[in-house]
This record gives sequence, structure tokens and C-alpha cells, in this order.
Amino acid sequence: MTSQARRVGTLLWGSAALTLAMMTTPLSAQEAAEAPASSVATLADIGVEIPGKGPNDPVMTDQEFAQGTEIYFQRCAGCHGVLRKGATGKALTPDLTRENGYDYLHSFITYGSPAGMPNWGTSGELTEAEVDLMARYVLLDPPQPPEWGMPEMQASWKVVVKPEDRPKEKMNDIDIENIMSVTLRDAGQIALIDGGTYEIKAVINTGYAVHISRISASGRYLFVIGRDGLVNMIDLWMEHPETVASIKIGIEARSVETSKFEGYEDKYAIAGSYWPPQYVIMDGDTLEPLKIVSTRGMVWDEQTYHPEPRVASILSSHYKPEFIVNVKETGKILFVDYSDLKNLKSTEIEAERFLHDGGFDSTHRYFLVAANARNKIAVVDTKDSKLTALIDTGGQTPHPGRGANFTHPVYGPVWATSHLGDETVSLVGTDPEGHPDQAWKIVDTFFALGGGSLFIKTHPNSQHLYVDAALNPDAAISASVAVFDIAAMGGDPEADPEYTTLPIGEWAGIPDGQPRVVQPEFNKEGTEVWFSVWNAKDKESAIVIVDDKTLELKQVIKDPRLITPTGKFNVLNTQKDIY
Ligand code: DHE
Repeated sequence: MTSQARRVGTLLWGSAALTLAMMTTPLSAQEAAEAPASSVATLADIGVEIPGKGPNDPVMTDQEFAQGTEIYFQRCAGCHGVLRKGATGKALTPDLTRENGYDYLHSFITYGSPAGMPNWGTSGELTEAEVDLMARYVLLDPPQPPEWGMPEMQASWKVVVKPEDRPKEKMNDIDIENIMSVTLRDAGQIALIDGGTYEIKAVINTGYAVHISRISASGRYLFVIGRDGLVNMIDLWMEHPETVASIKIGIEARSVETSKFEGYEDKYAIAGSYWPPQYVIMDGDTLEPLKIVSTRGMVWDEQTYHPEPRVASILSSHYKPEFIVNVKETGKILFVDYSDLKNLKSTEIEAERFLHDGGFDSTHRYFLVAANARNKIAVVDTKDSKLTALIDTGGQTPHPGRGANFTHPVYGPVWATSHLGDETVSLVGTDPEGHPDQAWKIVDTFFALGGGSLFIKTHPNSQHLYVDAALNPDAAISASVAVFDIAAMGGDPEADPEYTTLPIGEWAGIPDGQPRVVQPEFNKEGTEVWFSVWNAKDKESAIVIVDDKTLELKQVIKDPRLITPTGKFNVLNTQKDIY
């Protein structure tokens, strides 16, 4: 790495996630009334009492406490955890907050810290009264949100169109393999956009601040999960694709996946929740909840009990009838065998904290996942169900999305991650047979545009590697993307590969706001790459499509329905784990 290539200082994960939260404002009463009816309850909606408040505690009315709970859910829980045990943000339990005291907390919330806490007060995101409220709020014990077991799941479960009433064949002329399921984050919706014609085929109501889409093994069903734990199962064969079943699997959630092993295609779905910390295996045709498993337990290294080990990414093994469930706070990767739900077997791998996102290598045998707070990538072998390696990435806070697989001209097959905390891109050798000296090592690290990268992407038919910098504090950087020519990557670790900067935000031609460019995603042929130009909820956003060969602008999709587009999931690439 050359030091002159360094551009922007570090960003910590804590700040990043909180900055993300800053882009969403709590729902007003009117917005709440207009929110999709299917979105049942978030943590913010749940009536809470002040837990065990003593005579010397800060004065706070029940109403203030409820407001504090809502603000905490909207802005803080993603990093600090619902129970405030800390994860990517610091622990905020009263033993610690009381030691620091009200004044310290007040100024911390007002001004933030260089270590990553945003300046909620001076940025104007929280009013003076709200800062005061939150400084008092975190002095009190956190409220314990309710559990969400089988009765609650059953009560929320809806089969809108029974399997026997669904089409027997595809009833539309859409090339469903080339559909992009686009997250419309703050609308609580997804848009299905035709990858060939760029036409919005449907906009479907989903959960609150919807997070990801995944596709069934057959490619027919699309599963979407909201932060409120609402899972929508959408039938792409219908004349007008719509939700055919839904269920609320928890109160806060991020991940959903379906069974992909031969013989089990479309048989099961699985979703993991942040609160309560658990996963549920569901019927793949109806979403009927079948088996709920708690992830509460011991942290892998300290062997101390953790009450809130949240389920982060979930993948589906191609080698065995297993789901790969990543448990954030305990740092454990679980291989959950779904071949016999009555006698459920689960292999527990000691990996590292705090597991977040990841993807397969190009053979789909190995799974690589970021343990972001420890700057590590854990590699597990899904064939032998074992930990293969723990790799120090050399960067700050790896954030790969699902990562990017390509064949490096010198090092052979590699998997790449970018970082939230700095501008580095790290390449991991993934070919133990052909390139044993490079396997499961960082073979090269080089600089992209700047810190704040969330996603990196390529495609087997592409010669380019795309790296975003969506959370970079510099507006010009966060609206651009770095593109590396894979063929030009050399074997000299001192010589950084050159990159081309694509001004995606500028190409979108949006006059208002400061849109961030996030998550490159390829069409099914691997000839075009799509970017979300993610603006505030009340401002114009867009999707920008680039020709992968020429790196020229191909299309800008704008539509009043494209509210806060973030993730995009091409059906074929997601179904087959091509990235
Ligand atoms: Fe995500 C994936 C959690 C904020 C866009 N995000 C994931 C996954 C997890 C996760 C666990 C992996 C799911 C899987 O593979 O099964 N995300 C979290 C958070 O906890 C966090 C940091 C804070 C929060 O409060 O939610 C967070 N994520 C965001 C955003 O603000 C993003 C940028 C915009 C948005 O839509 O919310 C965002 N996350 C995404 C996307 C993916 C994702 C687009 C899927 C990437 C992929 O290619 O698979």
C-alpha cells in the first residue's frame, strides 16, 4: 500500500451504523397511521414501564421514558444493543453510565466522539430537550422488551394465497431471473424492477425499514424481511407478483434465507432476529413457524453468559442440508441441520466477535464472514463443518456485504472485502488446491476511494471490481464509486492498482440533498451494474445503471415511488449466490 493513496481518515462502525439511523426519523403519528398495515410493531411501539426505578434515580415521567425508548430504538440500538450490553457501540448499562454521570453523557451525546459516536446535538439530529432526555434515559435500567415465541408468531402468521390456489405455471411475461428486488427503506416497501426494460413492475408493501431480499432455490419465491421482523413471501409467478404469506418473526430482525440443498429446494425458510435473539425455521410454502431456537448463551472466548446474542447473516449451505447462522455477540457460527427438525442437530463453531455479514467463495464450499469489531474474517468449511481460518484483514471494520469473488492474475481465486473504518480493500486467497501458499491469507491490500465503504461487487462475466464509499463523510466521495480493472492487478504489494472514479451521484442529476451511492449489484448477464442513489425520504432518489464494459452511464431510473432505495437483489445472482 502506498501512503500517499490514503485519502480520508477513519470512521468507526459505531458511527457508521448510527449515521445510518440518523437518516431515518421516527414516524410521525400520521406516518404511523399510513404505514403498511402489515407492519405490526417495532420496539418503539411497545408500551414499556420504567424498570425498577429507585428514589435516587433521575426524574422521568412514563411518557418521557417511552419517548427515550423510541429514540433509543431508532438511533442507538443497532450499535449498542437493546439491552445496552454493547457490540459495535460501547456498553451503556447503568453501572457504567452512572459512573460517568449525566454531564459526561450529555456532552457525549451533544458533541459525539472521534471514536465514532455521532454529534447528535450539534448536528441538530436531536433537540436540546432530546439530548437531555437521552442523557437521563441511559442512566436508568434498559427496559426488557417482550419475548416473541410461537403464540406471537402464530398470531401474526398470514397465508394470503394458499399454495393450492397459486399458479401452476408462470403467469407473467417478466424475465424473473433478471428482476431486481430493490429495498425502499423508509417506505417499508420493495420495488420489483425489470432488469431488461428498467420498468417498475410492482411496488409491494413489506416490513418497517425493510432490510434484505433473498430468493428461494427454485427462483420462484422472493423473501423480504423488515427491521420489525416482518417476513413477506412474494410469488414471482403470479400475473402481478404479490405477497402470498407473511409472518412477524420477532421485534427487530435483519436476515432471512431459504433451504437450497438438493432435495430440500424451497422446503424451508429461516429468519433470524436481533430481538428476541433467536432464529425460526418455517415451512417454505406457507411460512408456518415450525421451530424456534434461542441463541442466548455463552460468548465463545470468555465463556460468560450473554443475554442478547443477535442473529446477523444467515446463508444456506450448498453442501449439506444446513443453514449457516451467524451469532453476533457470542461470535459463534452455527451449522443448523434442517434434515430432522424434531431431532435438531447444530454444529457450533467458535469464530470471533461480532459476526456481521459475509458470503461464499466462488466454489460455494467456504463461507467468509466479517467479525467486524475484531477486524477479522472467519472462514468456515461448509463441507467439513469446521473453522478453516481466522484472518486479520489489516483494515478497520471489514464490511463485505456478501463479498466479491474473482480470479486475480497473480494470486488466483480470491474473495474481497472493503472496510467501513478505512479506505482499504483486502483480498483473501480462496484456492487451497491450486494456490496453497495464498489460501486463507490476505494476499493483497490496497486503497479505494475512502472510508465508509459498505459494499463491494463483481461478477464472473466482469473484469471489474466496484467499491462504494457510501458512509464517507465527504459528500463527493460518498456519491462516487471506485472501479478496479482486475486484469491490471499485479503481484507487487507496494504498487496499488489504479482505479477509475465513477461520479454516480452526479450522473443521477439530483439537485437536492446529499445522496449516498450504495451497493453495486449486477444484472443476470453480468453486463450492467446498478447503484442506488440513496437520498433522504422527502428528496428525490434514483437508480443509476452503468455499462460494465465501457464504464459509461447507461440509464438513470427515477420515479416518485423510488423512496430511499438501498439494497438491490438480482433474482438469479441471489438465488445462485453469484457475487
Ligand atoms: Fe444492513 C445486510 C445488519 C444498516 C443495507 N445488514 C445486512 C446483514 C445484516 C445487517 C446482519 C446480513 C444479512 C444476511 O446476509 O443475512 N445493517 C445491519 C445493522 O445492524 C445495521 C448496521 C444497523 C441497523 O440498525 O440496521 C445495518 N444496512 C444498514 C443500512 O443502513 C443500509 C446501508 C441501508 C438499509 O437499507 O437499511 C443496509 N444491509 C444492507 C444491505 C444488505 C445488508 C443492502 C445486503 C447486502 C448483500 O449484498 O447481501
